[in-house]
Amino acid sequence: MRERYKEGSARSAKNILSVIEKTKADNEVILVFLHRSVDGDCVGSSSGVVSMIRALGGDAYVAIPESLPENMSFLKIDELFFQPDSDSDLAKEYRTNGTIGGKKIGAVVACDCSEGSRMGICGEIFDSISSKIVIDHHASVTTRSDNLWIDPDSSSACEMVFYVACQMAELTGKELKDILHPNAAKAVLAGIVTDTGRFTFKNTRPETLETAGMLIDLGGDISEVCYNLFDRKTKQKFLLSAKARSEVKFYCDDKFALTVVPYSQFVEYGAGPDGVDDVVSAMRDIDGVELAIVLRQLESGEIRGNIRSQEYFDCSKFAEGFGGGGHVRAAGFTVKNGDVIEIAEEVIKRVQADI
Ligand SMILES: [Mn+2]
Repeated sequence: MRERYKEGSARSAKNILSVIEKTKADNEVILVFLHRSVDGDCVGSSSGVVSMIRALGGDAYVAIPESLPENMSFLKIDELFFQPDSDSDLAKEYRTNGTIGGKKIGAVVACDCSEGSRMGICGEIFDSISSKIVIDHHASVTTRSDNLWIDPDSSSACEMVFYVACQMAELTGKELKDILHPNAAKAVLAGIVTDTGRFTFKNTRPETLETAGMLIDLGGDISEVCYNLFDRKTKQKFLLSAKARSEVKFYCDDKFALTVVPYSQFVEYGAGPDGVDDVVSAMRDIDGVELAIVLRQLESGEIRGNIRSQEYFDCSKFAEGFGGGGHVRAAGFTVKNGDVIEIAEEVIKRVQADI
């Protein structure tokens, strides 16, 4: 294992093992949280952690604020999830008694995020439990806890979770394959593939590829993951994506590319909210473009902005100006109830001042 991972992953593994023991003794459940607008990395890392906790005899669920996107159904991890506002028996029980499977929540873990404010409707539950463990690769952290492992140089939260699994194997004397089962390995691989753009982004390091290789050995099928998360699409999504691309406008001497997708277009094309997911990085890859932004209006009236840059523009800082966050080359924000055209105008104004 690379030196820089050793301390953080060993500490996280010890912390998780100790909350497994504590919650087992007190007949409690552990909840693992991810960020809203779920993506492959937060889903892969949180479901990986839940799967490990269960493999070690603990009880855990991923607390998810929205339904799992359809393109992740191939991961076959539905039974790991607890969605507090859904129709499931667990959700009804939680809304009635505050328990999950007859157990109180004893500890919480956050993966690929660190703050309740990023967790949608689940944030309130996260904030209400004082025993918190965090595994994240986003630099901006305000949560206070001794149990944080934040590594902004790591490709993905999933890469970090893999090292936690290795440390757990060492600490418990078990084999890695008995802690990270094939489905969990596939989910963790899906997160690394997502956050590295299939190993093409600058965050891809030699150890990222080593980790991916070991996850394939553990049963993660890389072509299945890439096909489902990147290549497979519905006809509706294909056509909406083409529409959004054809509507791109260029500003700032063609360094800034912007496209706006009003909710009416999602309806017209019959595509879901993920219908333009592939557009923003395609725009960023146009010769001469430094910054690409896709603004989409959701059914709820919220406006979501996805931001990508090529070399120097700080996407994370820009997203923070709209209440969002992320990484230097990839970030996002969500504005509640705005007019999509007015927000686009504000975005253009701020980019012109900044780029
Ligand atoms: Mn991530």
